[in-house]
Amino acid sequence: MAVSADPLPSRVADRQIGTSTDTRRQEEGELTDQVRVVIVGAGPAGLVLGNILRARGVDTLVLERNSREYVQNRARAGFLGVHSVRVLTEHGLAGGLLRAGRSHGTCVFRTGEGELTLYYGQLGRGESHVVYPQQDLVTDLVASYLDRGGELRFGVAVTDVDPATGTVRYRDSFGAGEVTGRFVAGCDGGHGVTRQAVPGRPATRDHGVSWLAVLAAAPQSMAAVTYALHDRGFAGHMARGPQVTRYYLQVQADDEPSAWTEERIWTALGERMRVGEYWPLRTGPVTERRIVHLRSAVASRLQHGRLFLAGDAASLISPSAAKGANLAIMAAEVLARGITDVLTRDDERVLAAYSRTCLPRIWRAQEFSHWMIELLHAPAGDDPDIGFRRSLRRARLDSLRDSRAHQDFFAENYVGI
Ligand code: RFL
Repeated sequence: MAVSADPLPSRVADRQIGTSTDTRRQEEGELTDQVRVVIVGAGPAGLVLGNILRARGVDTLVLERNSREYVQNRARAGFLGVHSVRVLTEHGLAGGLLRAGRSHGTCVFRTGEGELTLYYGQLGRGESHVVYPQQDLVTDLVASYLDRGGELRFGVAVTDVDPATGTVRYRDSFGAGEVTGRFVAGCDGGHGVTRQAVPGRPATRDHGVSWLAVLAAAPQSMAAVTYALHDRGFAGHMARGPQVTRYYLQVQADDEPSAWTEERIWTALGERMRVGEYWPLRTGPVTERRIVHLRSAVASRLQHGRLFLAGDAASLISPSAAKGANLAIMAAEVLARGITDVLTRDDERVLAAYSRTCLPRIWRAQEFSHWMIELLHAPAGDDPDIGFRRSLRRARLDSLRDSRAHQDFFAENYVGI
């Protein structure tokens, strides 16, 4: 469905001045109490949405709990699929990514029986990832959003949303305030407040697996994404930048990151990656370590009244298949189209179908991610049930090795949504 090329007239002049009694907040720059679209959260979902809407002249306000420095330095995703690259390119948001991103189309499964290398960029639809650190993408998106005249407030924590009226209540360093949007986008991540305003219990799963996510100031050790399957637990290796590499180590759920000293990290990585049989890791200072519990949660619906959920707020997904940021960008694009259609042409069809459009894709990604979790983690022990699961994992890898059809299916799901 085409969207009118005519940008909406800016509504800045029409805005009512906030009714807050706190004049200091107004002196900082008036925070108006009527906005067309209030976006909660300046992550990939909120910023892609804000950018597309601003390019179409829609009046937007992004409220972000953390500081600009914090969001621009928060290292998370790195692997963007073709769909995300297309969306970012089409909307003029891919400058940095096309300049500094690196194409990546190979992954390796390393086990006690050897390596299985999949050139997934040449399988399936022949699509590769682009590796571009999420914090660099967020930095680009903040800059372009401000260039497009978008309003963005850091250090503003939304406390609750009324989906019926579009009222968003928040707290900032001046106290409490509220703003009303014709539409409210809940882009506040997996632990935000907006999803609580949508009725219905999300479908959840605790995958029972925890990772120590490590960032090392070191070049990548291998040419490909490497998944090492080992009786002591999974270990992963993923490129991020020329001097930054992400590693994962499966750990106990109650492990403290501080208990993982640099020496312990490199020893465990070396053992699980079986470096003795291959080549040594290129070590460097560990710049970040945090525990990530592999959990999923999918909202039963993504819309309630004026509130629409996007990104991790709609669907929290484990990082096992690198899908979260990609789903966030997908949902932001659909939502931007729906909102623009309503504002420019009074056409509600895309917006009315928002949940129906996004949920099947979210579930496909969850299904693949769950498949990856089962593939990467085999529990230790002699229990017959555990032995059964280990043998299933081997059968899965055998199938991936032997069946071109299975490889094509893997490649399509790995890169696509
Ligand atoms: P974000 O990025 O969490 O941003 C949400 C923003 O909302 C703010 N916020 C609030 N603001 C105002 N008021 C409140 N009450 C607020 N509550 C929260 C937060 O401060 C934050 O700035 O969510 P978004 O935009 O939905 O984006 C989702 C992605 O960040 C996430 O899915 C990915 O990072 C997941 N992920 C990966 N995804 C990929 O597609 N490819 C990858 O390679 C990949 N690797 C990863 C990952 C996630 C990881 N972790 C840490 C979970 C690797 C890791 C280790």
